[in-house]
Amino acid sequence: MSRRKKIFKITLLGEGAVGKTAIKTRYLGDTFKKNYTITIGADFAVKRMQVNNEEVTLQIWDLAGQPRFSKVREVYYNGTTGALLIYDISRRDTFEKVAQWIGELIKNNSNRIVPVILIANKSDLRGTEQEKVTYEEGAGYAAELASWAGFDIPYVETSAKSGDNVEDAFIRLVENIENVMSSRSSA
Ligand code: G3D
Ligand code: MG
Repeated sequence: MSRRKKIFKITLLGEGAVGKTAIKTRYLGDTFKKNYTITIGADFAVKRMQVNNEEVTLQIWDLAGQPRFSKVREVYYNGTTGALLIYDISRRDTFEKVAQWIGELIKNNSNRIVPVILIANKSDLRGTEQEKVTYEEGAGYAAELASWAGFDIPYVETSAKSGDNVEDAFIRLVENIENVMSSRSSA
């Protein structure tokens, strides 16, 4: 049995307070933390997962969303295998800025598009007066991005608070990375 070891660098992208750290913390098995701490620069955590009988090691990078750290961010984009593009359904501006995050990711990866998935976080606020971006808008935007990029860009609604779909988001991203890689290598 031959087993290839793969290491994927995964970056979490999106405006401050959309829930990047909460999603990472939730995925890594800790309980949801109520305290908001500004991430200084960047850090990463490692998680192993099995995909199609292969062991994949994810290096999950948590980047600060604050503009004043933009110099730090440039360094950490480099070599990104795939990214979770995250916005907060209760803050419309975070949805409108998704394109800027894609732009930065591409710019810092030798202008190559990188597999991404679009995450609408805080889905626990759906149906409340705090909901500012609908499901249709999010899913529609992912479809637009996909036709521009030329490959599938999955759309996933998560709640780091309840844990809903958080693990699924990482699985979808890794599957998408594998698909994009195999379509590129056979092109
Ligand atoms: P960031 O790393 O993107 O900057 P954080 O964001 O993970 O620090 O989260 C920012 C705030 O959003 C925190 O609130 C956190 O509790 C909250 N949050 C994160 N994910 C969810 C979610 O899925 N649902 C809800 N309702 N809130 C979420 P506080 O109040 O601690 O500042
Ligand atoms: Mg953070």
